[in-house]
Amino acid sequence: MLKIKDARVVVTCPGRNFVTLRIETADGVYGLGDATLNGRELAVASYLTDHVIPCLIGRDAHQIEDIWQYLYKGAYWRRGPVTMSAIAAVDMALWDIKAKAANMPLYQLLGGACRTGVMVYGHANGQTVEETVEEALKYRAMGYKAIRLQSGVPGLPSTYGVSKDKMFYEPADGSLPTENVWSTAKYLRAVPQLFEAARLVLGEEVHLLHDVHHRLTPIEAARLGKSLEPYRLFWMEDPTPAENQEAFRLIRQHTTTPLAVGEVFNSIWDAKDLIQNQLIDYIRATVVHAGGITHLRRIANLADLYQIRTGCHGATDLSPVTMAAALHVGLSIPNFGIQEYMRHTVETDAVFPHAYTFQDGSLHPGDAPGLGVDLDEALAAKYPYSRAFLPVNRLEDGTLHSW
Ligand code: KDG
Ligand code: MG
Repeated sequence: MLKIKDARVVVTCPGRNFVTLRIETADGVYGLGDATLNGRELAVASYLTDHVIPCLIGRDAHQIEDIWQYLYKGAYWRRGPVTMSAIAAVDMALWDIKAKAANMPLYQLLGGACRTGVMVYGHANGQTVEETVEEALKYRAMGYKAIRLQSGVPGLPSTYGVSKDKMFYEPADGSLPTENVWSTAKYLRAVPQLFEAARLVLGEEVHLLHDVHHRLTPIEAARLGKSLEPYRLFWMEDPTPAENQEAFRLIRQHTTTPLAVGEVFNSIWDAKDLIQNQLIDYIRATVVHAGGITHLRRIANLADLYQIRTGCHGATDLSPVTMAAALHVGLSIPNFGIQEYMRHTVETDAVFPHAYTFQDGSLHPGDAPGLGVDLDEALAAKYPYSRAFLPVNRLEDGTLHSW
Protein backbone atom coordinates (compact mmCIF):
# COMPACT_ATOMS: atom_id res chain seq x y z
CA MET A 1 0.00 0.00 0.00
CA LEU A 2 1.32 3.41 -1.01
CA LYS A 3 -0.93 5.69 1.00
CA ILE A 4 -1.91 9.09 -0.43
CA LYS A 5 -1.02 11.56 2.31
CA ASP A 6 -1.58 14.88 0.66
CA ALA A 7 -2.52 16.54 -2.62
CA ARG A 8 -2.63 20.13 -3.78
CA VAL A 9 -3.23 22.19 -6.89
CA VAL A 10 -0.65 24.67 -8.17
CA VAL A 11 -1.80 27.37 -10.60
CA THR A 12 0.95 29.27 -12.38
CA CYS A 13 1.25 31.55 -15.41
CA PRO A 14 4.77 31.54 -16.88
CA GLY A 15 3.46 33.25 -20.03
CA ARG A 16 0.23 31.23 -19.99
CA ASN A 17 -1.85 29.52 -17.30
CA PHE A 18 -1.18 25.98 -16.14
CA VAL A 19 -2.98 23.96 -13.47
CA THR A 20 -0.93 21.15 -11.91
CA LEU A 21 -1.95 18.54 -9.35
CA ARG A 22 0.73 17.25 -6.98
CA ILE A 23 -0.08 14.06 -5.10
CA GLU A 24 2.20 12.97 -2.27
CA THR A 25 2.35 9.56 -0.62
CA ALA A 26 3.20 8.68 2.97
CA ASP A 27 6.63 7.40 1.86
CA GLY A 28 7.46 10.75 0.26
CA VAL A 29 7.07 9.70 -3.41
CA TYR A 30 5.08 12.34 -5.28
CA GLY A 31 3.51 12.52 -8.70
CA LEU A 32 2.38 15.33 -11.01
CA GLY A 33 -0.70 15.62 -13.19
CA ASP A 34 -1.69 18.34 -15.66
CA ALA A 35 -5.22 19.76 -15.25
CA THR A 36 -5.02 22.72 -17.63
CA LEU A 37 -8.21 23.53 -19.54
CA ASN A 38 -7.55 26.56 -21.70
CA GLY A 39 -9.71 29.54 -20.70
CA ARG A 40 -11.46 27.56 -17.91
CA GLU A 41 -8.47 26.81 -15.68
CA LEU A 42 -9.94 27.76 -12.32
CA ALA A 43 -13.01 25.57 -12.83
CA VAL A 44 -10.78 22.49 -12.91
CA ALA A 45 -8.67 23.76 -10.01
CA SER A 46 -11.83 24.08 -7.92
CA TYR A 47 -13.16 20.69 -9.05
CA LEU A 48 -9.93 19.13 -7.83
CA THR A 49 -9.50 21.07 -4.60
CA ASP A 50 -13.12 21.13 -3.51
CA HIS A 51 -14.42 17.80 -4.80
CA VAL A 52 -11.63 15.34 -5.67
CA ILE A 53 -8.71 15.80 -3.28
CA PRO A 54 -10.79 15.10 -0.13
CA CYS A 55 -11.75 11.71 -1.66
CA LEU A 56 -8.13 10.79 -2.40
CA ILE A 57 -6.54 11.14 1.02
CA GLY A 58 -5.83 7.75 2.59
CA ARG A 59 -6.32 5.76 -0.65
CA ASP A 60 -3.71 3.42 -2.13
CA ALA A 61 -1.88 5.29 -4.90
CA HIS A 62 -1.21 1.96 -6.62
CA GLN A 63 -4.93 1.42 -7.35
CA ILE A 64 -4.96 3.57 -10.47
CA GLU A 65 -7.82 1.83 -12.29
CA ASP A 66 -10.02 1.63 -9.20
CA ILE A 67 -9.48 5.32 -8.40
CA TRP A 68 -10.28 6.21 -12.03
CA GLN A 69 -13.57 4.25 -11.85
CA TYR A 70 -14.34 5.72 -8.43
CA LEU A 71 -13.95 9.30 -9.66
CA TYR A 72 -15.76 8.67 -12.97
CA LYS A 73 -18.69 6.55 -11.82
CA GLY A 74 -18.80 7.79 -8.24
CA ALA A 75 -19.47 11.43 -9.15
CA TYR A 76 -22.76 10.46 -10.85
CA TRP A 77 -22.11 13.37 -13.29
CA ARG A 78 -20.04 11.72 -15.97
CA ARG A 79 -17.82 13.17 -18.69
CA GLY A 80 -17.36 16.83 -19.66
CA PRO A 81 -14.04 18.64 -20.04
CA VAL A 82 -13.83 19.91 -16.44
CA THR A 83 -14.51 16.51 -14.86
CA MET A 84 -12.32 14.59 -17.28
CA SER A 85 -9.37 17.02 -16.99
CA ALA A 86 -9.54 16.65 -13.21
CA ILE A 87 -9.66 12.84 -13.44
CA ALA A 88 -6.80 13.01 -15.97
CA ALA A 89 -4.63 14.96 -13.53
CA VAL A 90 -5.17 12.37 -10.80
CA ASP A 91 -4.48 9.53 -13.24
CA MET A 92 -1.25 11.08 -14.55
CA ALA A 93 0.01 11.77 -11.03
CA LEU A 94 -0.71 8.19 -9.96
CA TRP A 95 1.10 6.71 -12.99
CA ASP A 96 4.00 9.04 -12.21
CA ILE A 97 4.07 7.73 -8.64
CA LYS A 98 3.82 4.08 -9.69
CA ALA A 99 6.65 4.40 -12.20
CA LYS A 100 8.82 6.28 -9.70
CA ALA A 101 8.14 3.56 -7.10
CA ALA A 102 9.17 0.96 -9.72
CA ASN A 103 12.21 3.11 -10.56
CA MET A 104 11.33 2.96 -14.25
CA PRO A 105 10.39 5.47 -16.94
CA LEU A 106 6.64 5.16 -17.38
CA TYR A 107 6.81 3.76 -20.92
CA GLN A 108 8.45 0.63 -19.51
CA LEU A 109 5.44 -0.01 -17.27
CA LEU A 110 3.13 0.56 -20.25
CA GLY A 111 4.72 -2.33 -22.14
CA GLY A 112 8.02 -0.86 -23.29
CA ALA A 113 9.05 1.04 -26.39
CA CYS A 114 7.50 0.09 -29.74
CA ARG A 115 9.67 2.59 -31.64
CA THR A 116 12.81 4.67 -31.23
CA GLY A 117 10.98 7.99 -30.79
CA VAL A 118 7.73 9.81 -31.25
CA MET A 119 7.45 11.72 -34.55
CA VAL A 120 6.18 15.23 -33.95
CA TYR A 121 4.82 18.07 -36.06
CA GLY A 122 5.53 21.75 -35.58
CA HIS A 123 3.44 24.82 -36.41
CA ALA A 124 4.44 27.11 -39.27
CA ASN A 125 2.17 30.12 -39.56
CA GLY A 126 2.32 33.40 -41.46
CA GLN A 127 0.15 36.23 -42.72
CA THR A 128 0.92 35.31 -46.33
CA VAL A 129 1.70 32.13 -48.26
CA GLU A 130 5.33 33.25 -48.66
CA GLU A 131 5.75 33.96 -44.95
CA THR A 132 4.20 30.60 -43.99
CA VAL A 133 6.44 28.67 -46.37
CA GLU A 134 9.46 30.55 -45.01
CA GLU A 135 8.47 29.51 -41.48
CA ALA A 136 8.08 25.92 -42.66
CA LEU A 137 11.63 26.00 -44.02
CA LYS A 138 12.86 26.93 -40.53
CA TYR A 139 11.13 23.87 -39.07
CA ARG A 140 12.60 21.66 -41.73
CA ALA A 141 16.06 23.04 -40.95
CA MET A 142 15.50 22.11 -37.29
CA GLY A 143 14.90 18.51 -38.38
CA TYR A 144 11.09 18.34 -38.34
CA LYS A 145 9.67 15.66 -40.62
CA ALA A 146 6.11 16.98 -40.33
CA ILE A 147 4.84 20.57 -40.36
CA ARG A 148 1.40 22.10 -39.93
CA LEU A 149 0.76 25.09 -42.21
CA GLN A 150 -1.71 27.88 -41.33
CA SER A 151 -1.80 31.08 -43.30
CA GLY A 152 -3.69 34.38 -43.13
CA VAL A 153 -6.70 34.54 -45.47
CA PRO A 154 -6.60 37.40 -48.03
CA GLY A 155 -9.43 39.82 -47.28
CA LEU A 156 -9.76 38.85 -43.60
CA PRO A 157 -8.10 41.05 -40.96
CA SER A 158 -7.05 38.16 -38.68
CA THR A 159 -7.17 34.35 -38.64
CA TYR A 160 -7.10 31.99 -35.66
CA GLY A 161 -3.82 30.09 -35.45
CA VAL A 162 -1.92 32.79 -37.35
CA SER A 163 0.03 35.05 -35.06
CA LYS A 164 2.69 37.78 -35.07
CA ASP A 165 4.74 35.54 -32.79
CA LYS A 166 6.14 32.57 -34.60
CA MET A 167 8.01 29.76 -32.81
CA PHE A 168 6.15 30.44 -29.54
CA TYR A 169 2.64 31.76 -29.87
CA GLU A 170 -0.31 31.68 -27.58
CA PRO A 171 -3.87 31.16 -28.88
CA ALA A 172 -5.51 32.46 -25.64
CA ASP A 173 -4.82 36.12 -26.31
CA GLY A 174 -7.16 38.33 -24.26
CA SER A 175 -8.49 38.87 -20.73
CA LEU A 176 -11.82 38.94 -22.56
CA PRO A 177 -12.28 36.97 -25.81
CA THR A 178 -10.88 38.78 -28.86
CA GLU A 179 -12.81 38.37 -32.13
CA ASN A 180 -11.75 37.09 -35.53
CA VAL A 181 -13.76 37.47 -38.73
CA TRP A 182 -14.43 34.45 -40.91
CA SER A 183 -15.38 33.90 -44.54
CA THR A 184 -15.61 30.32 -45.78
CA ALA A 185 -15.52 31.42 -49.44
CA LYS A 186 -12.27 33.37 -48.96
CA TYR A 187 -10.74 30.56 -46.90
CA LEU A 188 -11.59 27.86 -49.45
CA ARG A 189 -9.93 29.94 -52.18
CA ALA A 190 -6.76 30.48 -50.12
CA VAL A 191 -5.87 27.07 -48.68
CA PRO A 192 -5.12 25.14 -51.91
CA GLN A 193 -2.85 28.02 -53.01
CA LEU A 194 -0.90 27.68 -49.74
CA PHE A 195 -0.31 23.96 -50.21
CA GLU A 196 0.52 24.27 -53.89
CA ALA A 197 3.26 26.79 -53.04
CA ALA A 198 4.42 24.71 -50.08
CA ARG A 199 4.88 21.53 -52.13
CA LEU A 200 6.81 23.45 -54.79
CA VAL A 201 9.29 24.80 -52.23
CA LEU A 202 9.37 21.99 -49.64
CA GLY A 203 9.21 19.03 -52.02
CA GLU A 204 7.56 15.67 -51.45
CA GLU A 205 9.42 14.26 -48.42
CA VAL A 206 8.06 16.39 -45.61
CA HIS A 207 4.61 15.63 -44.15
CA LEU A 208 2.22 18.59 -44.39
CA LEU A 209 -0.78 19.07 -42.10
CA HIS A 210 -3.60 21.60 -41.84
CA ASP A 211 -6.11 22.49 -39.11
CA VAL A 212 -9.57 23.74 -40.13
CA HIS A 213 -10.60 24.41 -36.50
CA HIS A 214 -14.18 23.14 -37.02
CA ARG A 215 -15.10 26.01 -39.34
CA LEU A 216 -16.77 24.20 -42.28
CA THR A 217 -19.99 22.35 -42.99
CA PRO A 218 -19.54 18.71 -44.06
CA ILE A 219 -20.00 19.47 -47.77
CA GLU A 220 -17.57 22.42 -47.61
CA ALA A 221 -15.08 20.18 -45.83
CA ALA A 222 -15.53 17.54 -48.50
CA ARG A 223 -14.73 20.14 -51.15
CA LEU A 224 -11.62 21.31 -49.29
CA GLY A 225 -10.38 17.75 -48.81
CA LYS A 226 -10.85 17.08 -52.51
CA SER A 227 -9.07 20.27 -53.58
CA LEU A 228 -6.09 19.40 -51.34
CA GLU A 229 -5.65 15.86 -52.70
CA PRO A 230 -2.92 16.86 -55.22
CA TYR A 231 -0.75 18.06 -52.28
CA ARG A 232 -1.01 14.75 -50.33
CA LEU A 233 -1.65 16.07 -46.84
CA PHE A 234 -0.75 13.93 -43.86
CA TRP A 235 -4.09 15.08 -42.49
CA MET A 236 -6.85 17.65 -42.57
CA GLU A 237 -7.82 18.34 -38.96
CA ASP A 238 -11.24 19.14 -37.46
CA PRO A 239 -12.87 19.98 -40.80
CA THR A 240 -16.30 20.17 -39.15
CA PRO A 241 -17.50 19.88 -35.54
CA ALA A 242 -17.89 16.29 -34.39
CA GLU A 243 -20.81 16.48 -31.99
CA ASN A 244 -22.70 14.80 -34.83
CA GLN A 245 -20.26 12.03 -35.63
CA GLU A 246 -22.42 11.00 -38.63
CA ALA A 247 -21.36 14.22 -40.41
CA PHE A 248 -18.02 12.65 -41.24
CA ARG A 249 -19.65 10.02 -43.42
CA LEU A 250 -20.36 12.67 -46.03
CA ILE A 251 -16.81 14.05 -45.98
CA ARG A 252 -15.43 10.52 -46.26
CA GLN A 253 -17.53 9.77 -49.33
CA HIS A 254 -15.89 12.61 -51.22
CA THR A 255 -12.21 12.73 -50.36
CA THR A 256 -9.14 10.60 -49.72
CA THR A 257 -7.43 13.36 -47.71
CA PRO A 258 -6.85 11.73 -44.30
CA LEU A 259 -8.90 13.13 -41.41
CA ALA A 260 -7.83 13.89 -37.83
CA VAL A 261 -10.39 14.68 -35.15
CA GLY A 262 -10.77 14.78 -31.40
CA GLU A 263 -8.71 17.43 -29.59
CA VAL A 264 -11.87 18.57 -27.79
CA PHE A 265 -13.04 15.03 -27.00
CA ASN A 266 -13.06 14.04 -23.37
CA SER A 267 -14.35 10.49 -23.56
CA ILE A 268 -14.20 7.33 -25.62
CA TRP A 269 -17.91 7.89 -26.24
CA ASP A 270 -17.14 11.09 -28.20
CA ALA A 271 -15.05 9.01 -30.60
CA LYS A 272 -16.85 5.66 -30.64
CA ASP A 273 -18.88 6.07 -33.85
CA LEU A 274 -16.10 7.85 -35.71
CA ILE A 275 -13.76 4.99 -34.88
CA GLN A 276 -16.09 2.06 -35.38
CA ASN A 277 -17.26 3.38 -38.75
CA GLN A 278 -13.69 4.20 -39.79
CA LEU A 279 -14.70 7.79 -40.51
CA ILE A 280 -11.34 9.20 -39.41
CA ASP A 281 -7.68 8.24 -39.74
CA TYR A 282 -6.18 9.87 -36.63
CA ILE A 283 -7.66 10.33 -33.19
CA ARG A 284 -6.49 13.54 -31.47
CA ALA A 285 -7.81 12.99 -27.95
CA THR A 286 -5.20 13.90 -25.35
CA VAL A 287 -4.07 12.68 -21.97
CA VAL A 288 -5.17 15.83 -20.12
CA HIS A 289 -8.61 16.38 -21.65
CA ALA A 290 -9.62 12.74 -22.14
CA GLY A 291 -9.36 11.24 -18.68
CA GLY A 292 -5.63 10.61 -18.39
CA ILE A 293 -3.29 7.84 -19.46
CA THR A 294 -5.74 5.11 -18.42
CA HIS A 295 -8.58 6.40 -20.61
CA LEU A 296 -6.43 7.50 -23.55
CA ARG A 297 -4.98 4.01 -23.76
CA ARG A 298 -8.54 2.65 -23.88
CA ILE A 299 -9.34 5.01 -26.78
CA ALA A 300 -6.09 4.07 -28.57
CA ASN A 301 -6.86 0.36 -28.14
CA LEU A 302 -10.32 0.78 -29.67
CA ALA A 303 -8.83 2.81 -32.54
CA ASP A 304 -6.21 0.15 -33.19
CA LEU A 305 -8.94 -2.39 -34.01
CA TYR A 306 -10.03 -0.11 -36.87
CA GLN A 307 -6.56 0.85 -38.23
CA ILE A 308 -6.84 4.35 -36.79
CA ARG A 309 -3.71 5.85 -35.34
CA THR A 310 -3.13 8.46 -32.65
CA GLY A 311 -2.24 12.09 -33.31
CA CYS A 312 -2.58 13.64 -29.86
CA HIS A 313 -3.21 17.33 -29.30
CA GLY A 314 -0.05 19.03 -28.07
CA ALA A 315 -0.53 22.80 -28.19
CA THR A 316 1.14 25.09 -25.63
CA ASP A 317 -1.91 25.05 -23.36
CA LEU A 318 -1.11 21.41 -22.57
CA SER A 319 1.67 21.56 -20.00
CA PRO A 320 5.01 19.71 -20.16
CA VAL A 321 3.44 17.16 -17.78
CA THR A 322 0.90 16.25 -20.47
CA MET A 323 3.59 16.30 -23.14
CA ALA A 324 5.65 13.80 -21.15
CA ALA A 325 2.62 11.58 -20.52
CA ALA A 326 1.73 11.67 -24.22
CA LEU A 327 5.28 10.67 -25.14
CA HIS A 328 5.29 7.67 -22.79
CA VAL A 329 1.95 6.56 -24.24
CA GLY A 330 3.03 7.30 -27.82
CA LEU A 331 6.24 5.33 -27.45
CA SER A 332 4.48 2.28 -26.04
CA ILE A 333 1.30 1.78 -28.10
CA PRO A 334 1.20 -0.13 -31.41
CA ASN A 335 -0.92 2.42 -33.29
CA PHE A 336 0.94 5.66 -32.64
CA GLY A 337 0.72 8.04 -35.61
CA ILE A 338 2.17 11.45 -34.81
CA GLN A 339 2.33 13.87 -31.86
CA GLU A 340 1.68 17.61 -32.05
CA TYR A 341 4.55 19.60 -30.56
CA MET A 342 4.09 23.32 -30.19
CA ARG A 343 7.17 24.33 -28.24
CA HIS A 344 6.78 25.81 -24.77
CA THR A 345 8.56 29.02 -23.88
CA VAL A 346 11.82 29.12 -21.92
CA GLU A 347 9.83 30.41 -18.88
CA THR A 348 7.47 27.41 -19.00
CA ASP A 349 10.32 24.93 -19.42
CA ALA A 350 12.06 26.47 -16.39
CA VAL A 351 8.94 25.98 -14.22
CA PHE A 352 8.60 22.38 -15.50
CA PRO A 353 12.11 20.91 -15.88
CA HIS A 354 11.77 17.76 -17.98
CA ALA A 355 13.65 14.77 -19.32
CA TYR A 356 12.11 14.67 -22.81
CA THR A 357 14.29 15.73 -25.72
CA PHE A 358 13.88 16.56 -29.41
CA GLN A 359 16.08 15.03 -32.07
CA ASP A 360 15.66 14.49 -35.83
CA GLY A 361 11.97 15.36 -35.86
CA SER A 362 11.08 13.12 -32.90
CA LEU A 363 10.68 13.47 -29.16
CA HIS A 364 11.81 10.88 -26.63
CA PRO A 365 10.47 10.92 -23.06
CA GLY A 366 13.89 10.11 -21.56
CA ASP A 367 14.70 7.46 -18.97
CA ALA A 368 14.11 9.28 -15.70
CA PRO A 369 11.81 7.32 -13.36
CA GLY A 370 8.11 8.26 -13.70
CA LEU A 371 6.94 10.83 -16.23
CA GLY A 372 10.28 12.62 -16.08
CA VAL A 373 8.86 16.08 -15.33
CA ASP A 374 9.16 18.17 -12.20
CA LEU A 375 7.54 21.38 -10.96
CA ASP A 376 9.67 24.18 -9.52
CA GLU A 377 7.09 25.51 -7.08
CA ALA A 378 9.18 28.49 -5.92
CA LEU A 379 9.51 29.66 -9.51
CA ALA A 380 5.85 28.84 -10.26
CA ALA A 381 4.80 31.12 -7.38
CA LYS A 382 6.42 34.08 -9.15
CA TYR A 383 3.86 33.79 -11.99
CA PRO A 384 0.34 34.36 -10.61
CA TYR A 385 -2.77 33.31 -12.57
CA SER A 386 -3.78 35.74 -15.28
CA ARG A 387 -7.21 35.35 -16.88
CA ALA A 388 -7.04 34.60 -20.61
CA PHE A 389 -9.58 33.44 -23.18
CA LEU A 390 -9.48 31.86 -26.59
CA PRO A 391 -10.82 34.13 -29.36
CA VAL A 392 -14.28 33.77 -30.87
CA ASN A 393 -15.16 33.85 -34.57
CA ARG A 394 -17.83 35.85 -36.37
CA LEU A 395 -18.88 35.81 -40.00
CA GLU A 396 -18.50 39.07 -41.90
CA ASP A 397 -22.14 39.98 -41.10
CA GLY A 398 -21.57 39.48 -37.36
CA THR A 399 -23.04 35.99 -36.98
CA LEU A 400 -21.22 34.00 -34.30
CA HIS A 401 -19.43 31.15 -36.06
CA SER A 402 -17.28 28.10 -35.57
CA TRP A 403 -19.97 25.72 -36.09
O1 KDG B 1 -6.83 25.44 -26.42
C1 KDG B 1 -7.13 25.32 -27.76
C2 KDG B 1 -5.88 25.20 -28.59
O2 KDG B 1 -4.99 24.30 -28.03
C3 KDG B 1 -6.24 24.72 -29.96
O3 KDG B 1 -7.05 25.65 -30.61
C4 KDG B 1 -5.04 24.50 -30.79
O4 KDG B 1 -6.35 23.58 -32.55
C5 KDG B 1 -5.32 23.59 -31.92
C6 KDG B 1 -4.28 22.63 -32.25
O5 KDG B 1 -4.53 21.81 -33.13
O6 KDG B 1 -3.22 22.69 -31.66
MG1 MG C 1 -6.52 21.73 -33.68
